[in-house]
Amino acid sequence: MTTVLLTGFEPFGGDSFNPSGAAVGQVAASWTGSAELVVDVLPVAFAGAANRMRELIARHSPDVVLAAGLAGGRTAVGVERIAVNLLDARIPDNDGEQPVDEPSTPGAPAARFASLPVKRIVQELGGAGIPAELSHSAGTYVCNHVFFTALDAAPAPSRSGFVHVPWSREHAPTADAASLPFADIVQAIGIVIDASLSDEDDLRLPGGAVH
Ligand code: PCA
Repeated sequence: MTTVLLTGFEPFGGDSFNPSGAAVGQVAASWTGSAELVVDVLPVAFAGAANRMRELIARHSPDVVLAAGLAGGRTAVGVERIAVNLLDARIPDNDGEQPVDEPSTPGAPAARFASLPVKRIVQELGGAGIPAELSHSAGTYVCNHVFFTALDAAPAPSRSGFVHVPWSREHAPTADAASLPFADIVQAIGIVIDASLSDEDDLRLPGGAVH
């Protein structure tokens, strides 16, 4: 049986809603795929989230790990390509911890690449009319830590990766803030899972950033 581990996050930073956590619950509620889907909402806490990710991977041995988080201000779904082995928190996490210039996993390489077909995912999201981009930085906060941890704990042949979602239109902090309808965020996560489950290779299309 193929197993997919899908995670989102609880709210943080003063927001009362995190579309990533809400969306993974919605994906689970409407899941009809043949893979077993394990869903969890992680705390926005460096230690708690990474420990939980390691526990979930150890318990379920997933074939695909997809973690999702909120990147408020982004205009598109960001398919993350690189996790860095660095914690540098601009704001305290929900437990009040604020690590500065510490490794995500001591002794591990400086960075790891997502093992999902990231370019194919961006293309499939775009084909469904959902704004999407390849992103070369997941930041240095809890999301990057969870992303790095997932790649560390579920190396190939598992496929592991991270997507950052914009604010949902229904819960954006201001009317003119960049956002996507919540339903599109839910749909996007489903598309990412389907593309990750396909055994097709990634696309060899230019997708890098000039700056
Ligand atoms: N976004 C934060 C942490 C939790 C979330 O949803 C981040 O990008 O690190």
